[in-house]
Amino acid sequence: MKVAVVGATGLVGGEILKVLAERNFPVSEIIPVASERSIGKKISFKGKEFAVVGYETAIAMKPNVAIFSAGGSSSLEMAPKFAAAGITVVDNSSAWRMDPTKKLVVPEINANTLTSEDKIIANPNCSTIQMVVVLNPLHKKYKIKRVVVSTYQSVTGTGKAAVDQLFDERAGKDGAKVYPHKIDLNVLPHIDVFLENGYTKEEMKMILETKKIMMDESIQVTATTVRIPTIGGHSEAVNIEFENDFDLAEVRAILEKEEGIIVQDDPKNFVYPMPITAHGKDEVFVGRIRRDESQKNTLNVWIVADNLRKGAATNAVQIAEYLAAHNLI
Ligand code: 11C
Repeated sequence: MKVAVVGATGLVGGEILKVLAERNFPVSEIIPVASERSIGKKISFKGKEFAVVGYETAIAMKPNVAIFSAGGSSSLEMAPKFAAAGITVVDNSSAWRMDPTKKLVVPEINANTLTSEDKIIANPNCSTIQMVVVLNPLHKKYKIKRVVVSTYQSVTGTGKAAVDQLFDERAGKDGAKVYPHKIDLNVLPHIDVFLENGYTKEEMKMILETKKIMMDESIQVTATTVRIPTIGGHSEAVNIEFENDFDLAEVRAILEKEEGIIVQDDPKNFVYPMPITAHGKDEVFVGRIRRDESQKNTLNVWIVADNLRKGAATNAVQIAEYLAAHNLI
């Protein structure tokens, strides 16, 4: 497969290259793509150097698949051009996610809806992906009524400049600020822009994308998304109310046998998911599994995943793997 990585010089782009190599995706040719100012820059893949090319050159090279992580406006402009040339786009931005003509895919849940007609496929928001991976098998068994989620999100979700802000502040250095406040030794109840209804766009992504991926508009979700000074991954405290009652041992067993989920739930021995241990891993980690004793049929869990991996690069590469394995590209 010829694979283009669009936005190859960014944090997620770099992770996509790593994940393609690690998972041994059948790459016959890698085409790193970026905007004008990065053309010619060298990126490495499987120990070899490749020069970054521009969009038009990449289209002319006719890759089978282009994994985009170049931001919403580049994606809105360029993804249709790739698609028109017959190249399947897997897009990490929010540009196409809620477009009713585009599929929003987490492979474990809905890759089986994909066909060769799908030329622009949307990759969901990182905080949504790790949550629905855990919600979906439980929904199938007990039917979810309502989810209340609070997030603790890594600065890597904002990008390299935010990682620099955190470490500059920690080192006492002056540097560029991407957040409106200090992030080191602080917590910001603010991710992405504030909307008319008082929620942030990140919160609305979690609400709307969950219903679309799980193909069930009846699931009620409310979210508070929060940035914290960590880099390894996003964490989420999730309260799930089901239509039907559950057995805690059965909940654990369901999650344990689910591909892509690792249960880490032995609090007496201080075993629970943390960003520092999820960092660099492709799986979603779940722990602190317990009954909400204040309300019937309700469960509390703690979910952690590396937002640059399963939250972005890994999920996108898994979509490409599904397309390749089913001869859809
Ligand atoms: C964050 N979730 O952590 C965001 C980053 O819609 O793909 C990803 C934004 C998106 O800041």
